[in-house]
Amino acid sequence: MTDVQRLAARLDDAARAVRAIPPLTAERELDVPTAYAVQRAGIERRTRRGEHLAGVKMGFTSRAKMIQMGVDDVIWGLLTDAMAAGPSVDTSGLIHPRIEPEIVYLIGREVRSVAEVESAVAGVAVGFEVLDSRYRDFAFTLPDVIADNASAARFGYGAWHEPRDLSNTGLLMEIDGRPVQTGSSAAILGDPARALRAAARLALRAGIPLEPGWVVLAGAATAAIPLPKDAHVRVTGAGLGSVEVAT
Ligand code: OOG
Ligand code: MG
Repeated sequence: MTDVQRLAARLDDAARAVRAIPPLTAERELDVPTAYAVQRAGIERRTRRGEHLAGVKMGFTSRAKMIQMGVDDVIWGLLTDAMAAGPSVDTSGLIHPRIEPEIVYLIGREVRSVAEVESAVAGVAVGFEVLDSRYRDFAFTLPDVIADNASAARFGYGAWHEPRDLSNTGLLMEIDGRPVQTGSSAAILGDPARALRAAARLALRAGIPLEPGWVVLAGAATAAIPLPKDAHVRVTGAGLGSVEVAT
């Protein structure tokens, strides 16, 4: 096993055992390219178990998220079909889940250049992402969270709508009927379409172009909120309807 594979195994084992570990950087140096190699090795472990790639998630595309987590760069991660949430998410399989609102794009055809990504979008939806850092206390440096596949755990979305301008779409997240976050998609790099283009660029550069049927999560416009057990969460996007999930 290479060092990269060993680090990926440590994160994968933590997720499967539902047990937090210290950040990788607590005991060794980790640069960003190596961190992405660890992320990729973790995804390979999943695909070897029969999971299929289902899309790309962007992280830290808003100041609210950067400030919440103490990092200062945009990152990305990969989604698999096993991360797709049904109407409910079982929190007992997660270490310390958090939930955040997302803008979600549906890719309609293979994206061979950044210039064509917007015309390849087949639908847009309001969604949510359930994050679960494999690190103790959700505390990490930028390379740690990259290696941990950007804390990806579960994702879901509401009904697809015709592609449209989403540069200033109001977002509301409610837990048990109580508003817990409000924001605007404008917080996502000024326009989530920029996050979409970044996703296309990063995926192309990594040799994994966005494929038809994949989704792109643009990144949360607000900070994430702890996701309790026995909760009912609703995320609403102006003009996009709502998506609901129970725990
Ligand atoms: C990393 C994931 C960031 C987003 O939407 O910004 C992210 C984390 O906050 O643990 O998914
Ligand atoms: Mg997110």
